[in-house]
Amino acid sequence: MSMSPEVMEIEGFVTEARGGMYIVRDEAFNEWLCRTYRGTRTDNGPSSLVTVGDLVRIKATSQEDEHEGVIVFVYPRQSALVRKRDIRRNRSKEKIQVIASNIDQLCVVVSADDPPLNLRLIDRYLVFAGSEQMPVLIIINKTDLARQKELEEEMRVYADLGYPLCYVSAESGEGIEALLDLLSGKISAFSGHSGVGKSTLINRLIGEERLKTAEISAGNSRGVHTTTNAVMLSLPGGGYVIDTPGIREFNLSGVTSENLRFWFPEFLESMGNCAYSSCSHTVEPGCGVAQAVEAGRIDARRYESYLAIFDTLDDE
Ligand SMILES: Nc1nc2c(ncn2[C@@H]2O[C@H](COP(=O)(O)OP(=O)(O)O)[C@@H](O)[C@H]2O)c(=O)[nH]1
Ligand SMILES: [Mg+2]
Ligand SMILES: [Zn+2]
Repeated sequence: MSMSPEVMEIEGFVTEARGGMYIVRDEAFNEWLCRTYRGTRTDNGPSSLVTVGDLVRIKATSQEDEHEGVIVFVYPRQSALVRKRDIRRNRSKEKIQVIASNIDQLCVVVSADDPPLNLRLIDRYLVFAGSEQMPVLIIINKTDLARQKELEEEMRVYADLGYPLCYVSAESGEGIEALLDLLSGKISAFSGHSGVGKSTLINRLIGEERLKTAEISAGNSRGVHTTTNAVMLSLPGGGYVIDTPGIREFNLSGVTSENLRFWFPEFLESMGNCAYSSCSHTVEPGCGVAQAVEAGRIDARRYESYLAIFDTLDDE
């Protein structure tokens, strides 16, 4: 580690990024207001020099207790949640924008009702997380609006596939303790459809009203984009949560018609029965996967998801 003899360098995590300024939290939980400068170094490549979740080394620029500094070094990222860029609107040469880094798990938030439980969306997230090699936790919020037994029946396919599930109600507080345990000691990115209760849930988890919810920000509760910049919030039981944009904003370029099948692990067993070795399991005759769906050995709805996602992929 390089360290100048006069100025101590301090390590910390970037917890917030706003207009070229960064909040860096050090080990003692001091918050430093930092900026980058020409000397800021990184081995992460040209995209998004500093992002929420980055581990950085800073140098204090302020006297006494003001806690201001510059970012000297950005450590290599273990993982990155990348935003898809609209090339037409984006004049900068960066192809990608990193929303958050060093994510330990992607928490897919759905609601039991209002909006209705969206299984297709869960499948899309599982494919995305699989392609990024990110562990997933499926959080089913608003359990106060549904019958638990029927809900568990609908979610059984995911439980059978071995995905961790957590049932909560941000409103009643049910399941919150169990969820805190699953988040403890990790950096978790929350994502999901607007209106499922992510902000309400995160406020509940951290025990304060840090995020704006639909009700506070606008009169109507649908389609309101209340989340702009990623913010990393610390949890009482240890760990951090980051509220992130929905999957529509994520860069899905890692998913291809060739590798999509791997994130439908229940298909694997039947693939050996396909008449064509290059079978895409969509339209080919003699498809082992389609036969297994017919025979009820593969969940028909999951297969529909596969076909729907397959249709949206444009391989180059
Ligand atoms: N019944 C019920 N409503 C909830 C629950 N969690 C959130 N809501 C409501 O759902 C709406 C959307 O919540 P919000 O946190 O803004 O959703 P976000 O868009 O995912 O961040 C608000 O009206 C919340 O009060 C819950 O557990 N049960
Ligand atoms: Mg929100
Ligand atoms: Zn096939």
